[in-house]
Amino acid sequence: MAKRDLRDRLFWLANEREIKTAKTTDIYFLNTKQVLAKYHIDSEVVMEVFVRELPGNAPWGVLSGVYEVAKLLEGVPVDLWAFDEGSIFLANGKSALYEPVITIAGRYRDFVEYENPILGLLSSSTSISTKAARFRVVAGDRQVVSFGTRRVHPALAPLVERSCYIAGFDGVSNVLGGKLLGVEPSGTMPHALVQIIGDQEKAWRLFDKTMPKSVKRTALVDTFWDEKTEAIKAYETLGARLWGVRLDTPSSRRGSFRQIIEEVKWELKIRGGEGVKIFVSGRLTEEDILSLKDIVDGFGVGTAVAYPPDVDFAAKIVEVKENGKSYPRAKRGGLGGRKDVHRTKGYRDVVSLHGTAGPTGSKPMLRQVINKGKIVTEFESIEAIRAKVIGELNKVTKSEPLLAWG
Ligand code: PCP
Repeated sequence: MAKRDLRDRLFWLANEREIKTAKTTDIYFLNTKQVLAKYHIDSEVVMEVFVRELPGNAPWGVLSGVYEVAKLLEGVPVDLWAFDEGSIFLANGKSALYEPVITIAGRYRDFVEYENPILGLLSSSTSISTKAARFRVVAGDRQVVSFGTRRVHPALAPLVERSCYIAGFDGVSNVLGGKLLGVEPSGTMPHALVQIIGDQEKAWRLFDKTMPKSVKRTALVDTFWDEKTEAIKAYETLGARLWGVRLDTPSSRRGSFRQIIEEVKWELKIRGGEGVKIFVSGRLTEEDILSLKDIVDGFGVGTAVAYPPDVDFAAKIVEVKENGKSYPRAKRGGLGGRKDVHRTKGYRDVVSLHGTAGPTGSKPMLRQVINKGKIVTEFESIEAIRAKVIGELNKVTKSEPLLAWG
C-alpha cells in the first residue's frame, strides 16, 4: 500500500462512530477535559448556541440540524432544549442581543468535546436551509429543484438535499438524497447523453423510448446549436410528448438569458407548443430567479444553495453552578445567564432571563429535547417540517422580525 493511502478507510471522512463519539473535536477541548478531570472540576454549566449575525445581516434564518444534534448527544448525560427543526430564528448583527436556538445544561466535562460537532452539524444544515429558503421565497410559485450535490463531498449529498427540501424546494436531483427523503429524484438529461449519441433528435428519441412513462420528457436544448433552434427541433421530434425544455446556457453564450428564453417561448408558441415548460439551470442566483420567474416554469439551483455563505453558530457558556449556586458568567461580548425566548405575533422574539414569564399569548421557542441523555421528544416528519417552513416563510416575509430585550 502506498504511504499516502489511508489505512482504515477509503475517503478522508469521519465515520458515524467517530462523529457520535466526538472524535472530530478540536484538541483544545481535550486539553480542557484533561485539566477538569485532573483537578476534579465538575462544575455544571449552561451553554447557549446561537447566531450573532446572518449573511447579509438578514433578520431571519431557517434552523436545521437539530435532529442530528439530538442524535449526537443522545446518551450523553446532559439536558437539551431547542427550537424545533425548521423554525425561523432571528439574528441582529447590530445588537448584543441574541436568541439561543439550543440550550445545553450539564456537567461541562461530560460534553466539552461535543461543541465542535454540534456547531458543525448546525452550520452545515442551517447555512443551506437558510439559503434555500431565500430561493423558495424569491421563486414564488415556480418550481425550484436542488441541483447542487455535485458541489460538495458526496458524504454530504443527503444532507444538502434534506436541507433544501425542508426549506421548501420542490424536488432534489440526488438519487440517495431522494431515497432518504422518500421523494422521487427530479432530473432531465445531461449534455453527455446528447454528445455521446452525437445527434440531438436521436438522443431525445432514445430518451423518450427508454424512460418510463412517469418521467417527464424534458429535452436539454443547448448542446450543439442555439437554444431556439434546438427547442424547435425538440418540439418537432417529440410533439405533444414534449413536457419541457431545459436551458443550461453557459455563461460564454448567455448574453441576455431572458431574451433567449423569450425567443424559445415564441418559437414554441407559434408552432403549437405554448404548453411546453421552460426549465433553466446553470449557476443561478436569487437575482436570476427574480428576473426570470415571469417567463420560466422551473429552476435547477446548485452551487448557490449547496455551497452557501455560512451561518456562523457560536456555543458559549453563560452560567456556571458552584457549590449548588448558579452564577451568570458570560465571556466578553456575551450576555450572562440562561435565557428564554418567547415569540409574539409578527416574529417579535422577546429574550429574557430564564424563568421570566413570556408576554401574554407568546410561544416559548425552546422545547426540551433531551433529559439526562434521553431523547424526550417526537421528531416531526420531513413533510411536516417542510409544510411548516413554507407556512412560516409566507408569514415572516410579511412581518418585521424583531429581537427584543425582555
Ligand atoms: C450542471 C447542471 C447544472 C449545474 C451543473 C449545477 O451543469 O445542469 O446547471 O447547478 P449550478 O450551475 O447552479 O451549480 P453542466 O454540468 O454544465 O451540464 P450537465 O447538465 O450536462 O451536467
